[in-house]
Amino acid sequence: MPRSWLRGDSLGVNPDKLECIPLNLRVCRWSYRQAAASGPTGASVRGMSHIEAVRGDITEQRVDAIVNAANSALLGGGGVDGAIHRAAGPELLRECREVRRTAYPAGLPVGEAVVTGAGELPCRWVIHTVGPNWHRGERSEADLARCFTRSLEEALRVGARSVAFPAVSAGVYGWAEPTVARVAVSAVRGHDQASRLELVRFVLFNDRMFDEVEAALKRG
Ligand code: AR6
Repeated sequence: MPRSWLRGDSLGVNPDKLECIPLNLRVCRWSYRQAAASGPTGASVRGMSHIEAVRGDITEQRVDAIVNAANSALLGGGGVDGAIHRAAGPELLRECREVRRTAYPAGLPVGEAVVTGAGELPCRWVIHTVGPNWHRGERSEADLARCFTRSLEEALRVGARSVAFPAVSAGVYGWAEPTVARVAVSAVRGHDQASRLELVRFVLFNDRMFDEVEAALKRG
């Protein structure tokens, strides 16, 4: 399918916020630029960070760090966690066991994040976070938002410049997709250090989740 590009102003969207929209039905992408926070470390490309949503598989992303929607045991599971461990190979599990043995013997708490290497994945780091489980009565949006903000902080701490997020808690953990989209976008946009990254990419596995994140990004 041929790709055509439209300027945001022709779509009635604030052109300052919208970079471009490739009209490709299979690979839709919304991309926004966010003003950098002031300060000497706000050194992203042209002083801006990009926040975008793509449909795809997070294990294939060529970014510095990908975020894993893990569970507190950190020993793998289903969903995106299973996909990441399968693609990364046994080294990732070995590192996760080491994290459990040293930093988090009782497991990683909900809303916390921890970094490991990435085994055979194309990225350099995996940031493991544990979303709240709706089915267990964990229904605090602040806890869900913390998954995103703590992951950003860990990314910056290790020196990552680009980070890809899945829709944490929107799968097995049962949170409504529109809620996850709203909380995720607002947590990243509202984080005062986020603009030190060059790129924050939401990688959504299905059309519905992509549409929700796209809508949250458009709402501005
Ligand atoms: N790339 C991007 N997104 C994906 C991928 C992928 N390869 N695979 C699934 N998703 P979930 P949770 C989407 O269940 O709700 C695990 O067993 C998926 O469609 O992976 O936080 C852990 O070990 C959904 O939109 O994470 C925990 O026990 C989103 O990722 C538990 O599930 C999150 O779905 C965590 O549940």
